[in-house]
Amino acid sequence: MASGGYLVDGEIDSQPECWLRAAELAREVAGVLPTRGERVAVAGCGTSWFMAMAYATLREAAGEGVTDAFPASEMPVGRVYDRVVVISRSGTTTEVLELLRRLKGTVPTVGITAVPAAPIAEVCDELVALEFADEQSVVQTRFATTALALLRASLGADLAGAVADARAMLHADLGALPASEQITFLGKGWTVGLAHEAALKVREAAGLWSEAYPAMEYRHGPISIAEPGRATWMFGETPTGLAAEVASAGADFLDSGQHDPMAHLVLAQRVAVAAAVRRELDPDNPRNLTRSIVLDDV
Ligand code: F1P
Repeated sequence: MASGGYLVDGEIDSQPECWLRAAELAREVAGVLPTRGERVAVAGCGTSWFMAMAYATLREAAGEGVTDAFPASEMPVGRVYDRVVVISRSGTTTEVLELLRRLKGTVPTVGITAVPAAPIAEVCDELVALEFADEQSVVQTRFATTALALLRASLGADLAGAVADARAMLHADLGALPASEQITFLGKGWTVGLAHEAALKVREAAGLWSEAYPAMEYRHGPISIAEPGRATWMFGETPTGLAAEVASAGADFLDSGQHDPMAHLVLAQRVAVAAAVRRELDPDNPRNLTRSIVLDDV
């Protein structure tokens, strides 16, 4: 298990159960989530944006309709959508609330949040509450993956394999990964969002140098920083030849193998916490961060 006495450990450990609840909830809230054929935009900030990215790619690849993901601050004005989904654990993030205010009355909006009493409730049309996945930690783990689990289930995914794989990841040996000097995370399709999220996790919790790219972009420059003591970590299926090139640069390489990539993210969360502890940092109190970013100057 992840449990090392930090709040985030308990939150990481509870993900398999949260995903099962999300799969049930997906059936109950099917009426407010996007339906087949709709043009959809999904937005959020930080971790929530990366979950939006993963869902958007999955939905479009499943043939459910055009799905664009945006950071809440960058969603273009004037694009026509049938529904806008916004993800925010806190329901208080300034850019998320601003976006929803801007969209009010122009397009149906649905907010996915852990705090249904938060201000997000007043500015979106429909709310999906994941209170059971709320977190005390600043660094998001289970809310993010539970929101994605809900959205995957809404696309018809059976999460049983992901749940079993996540349970295995809670016990997997971390090896030398927490001691890495640097980690580059890669993804392809929907796992690009997971790669960004893993990189954010190790930056937030451990202050560790991390990067994230679509896997096929990696050889267009980023591979130049691969060297002994650093790691390259692929979510999903590894493109041909990539592992050998990383090995010849001297960096460690790992991929998701047969595991569900969302479950593989659980391993990255554990590496982030272990790297923080190794660096004598408190993963529950990351530097320069608060649970929610509320700006008073916009
Ligand atoms: C979004 C977010 C987090 C980040 C940090 C600040 O919050 O950017 O992803 O880790 O805690 O807030 P939210 O809108 O999902 O509450």
